[in-house]
Amino acid sequence: MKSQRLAWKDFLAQRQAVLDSWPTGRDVAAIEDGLRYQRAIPEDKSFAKAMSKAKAAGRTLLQPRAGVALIDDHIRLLRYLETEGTADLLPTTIDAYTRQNRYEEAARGIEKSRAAGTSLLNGFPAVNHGRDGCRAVTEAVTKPVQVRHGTPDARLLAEISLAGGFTSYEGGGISYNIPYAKKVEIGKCLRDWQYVDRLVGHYEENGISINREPFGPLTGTLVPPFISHAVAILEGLLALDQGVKSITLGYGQGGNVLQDLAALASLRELADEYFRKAGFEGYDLTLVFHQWMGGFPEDEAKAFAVISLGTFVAAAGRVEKTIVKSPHEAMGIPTKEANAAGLKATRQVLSMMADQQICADNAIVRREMDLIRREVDSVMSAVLGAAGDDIVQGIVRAFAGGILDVPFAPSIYNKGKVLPVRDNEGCIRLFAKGNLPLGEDIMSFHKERLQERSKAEGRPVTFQMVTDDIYAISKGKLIGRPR
Ligand code: 8ZB
Repeated sequence: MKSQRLAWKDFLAQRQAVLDSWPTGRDVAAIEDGLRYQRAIPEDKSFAKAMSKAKAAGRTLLQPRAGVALIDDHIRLLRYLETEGTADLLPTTIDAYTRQNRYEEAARGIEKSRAAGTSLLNGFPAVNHGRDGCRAVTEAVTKPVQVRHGTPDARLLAEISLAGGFTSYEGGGISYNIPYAKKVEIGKCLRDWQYVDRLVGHYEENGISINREPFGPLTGTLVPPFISHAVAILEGLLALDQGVKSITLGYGQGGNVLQDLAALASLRELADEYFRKAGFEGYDLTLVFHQWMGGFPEDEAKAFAVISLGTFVAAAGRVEKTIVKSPHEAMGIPTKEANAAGLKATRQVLSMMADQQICADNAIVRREMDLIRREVDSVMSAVLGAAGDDIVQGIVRAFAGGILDVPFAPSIYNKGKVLPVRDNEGCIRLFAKGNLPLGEDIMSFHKERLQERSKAEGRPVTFQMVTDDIYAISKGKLIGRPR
């Protein structure tokens, strides 16, 4: 594999068109202005620093999701989440129009929100608010703030938000495309994310460490750990190649506690191995655990239980950060009070767990770690084998051939032939592997596990079982068993 680091002249050749795509792009034309601004940000508002301090201290930080249309309301919301909610890290969740580069519609959403006196967008339209709007937000709070979104072409958003004082940027060329978009070409999206990573790499070269976080959970729907791990490692490699140093890889709670603990331990191990093998060093790798990303119970007490179990796994798995859900999850975007309530429940479990060591040595965790390793190695060697010199080409070919395949993803570039289902203990296994390059030994283990459940329930493994599993947690169970 050769480095595909974007040459600075090629970066600049793209840059004018990126900045020209909306008027607020003009305000960030002088790249030194963003560097100067970032340099003056106090250290305790650096996301990268906060993550590395959490790693050194063995602490888990908590972060909500939050974003509304108007600057002042958004500031009030973030302040509430840091004071009442005790959030360690703050988000700015971007609205759906901005995620699709539809800034005209975002502008109308801002106008209508002003007129209505309430947010009519599902997030903060950072591009429309521009550099100074972003600075107003990041200056108004005391904690590090991250951009959280779901944008396939996130180049302008990155330019504006980094110049605007955000110190972390979520997303990646696979994880913000395949689960989020239907028709965005993978190669184009990966190149656009190389631009984002190159921008972050440029800040890094100028002494400013910006944290990068690929979106780990993908579709959040029964994703087997090895699939999200392979994607996370690939996005990590792409980011490091552009000069990123502070990298946070994510994993979404699956539900079986031991499989989740194995997934977290193996993500840290495998990512480090692949990064080193590719010749990278001097990076700072941390982990984020997403509380359950699938369907939630409507009942708030039950939702708190789901949140609390997720928090237990985050603590036992010793991740540096957990992303917090709210008791309103089944209804949609939470009020600030519900958001803070999710944070408080999480804080309570985290502090009760702070001094406990859970996942020391467990035979099942070891077995699952070994399985995940073999699965990740199979997929990674096929992707890297298809890559030639260029990892982007490898990923494009892998999706085309189904070597990479994300369950339940909307993208037409994703084969969608993989069917996951829970086994009799709730571990996520494969019912159909599609074209994933997994050997007979691996598949026979999955099959055995599923036969056990099939026998216990007295029914064959079918798509009905998959559907039952998808709704199980919202209905109060982990495994979708027939009544
Ligand atoms: C992929 C992420 C989905 C999660 C939450 C959803 C869901 C989306 C906002 C938000 C607070 C927002 N989410 N947008 N939470 N404020 N503007 O992201 O509820 O949990």
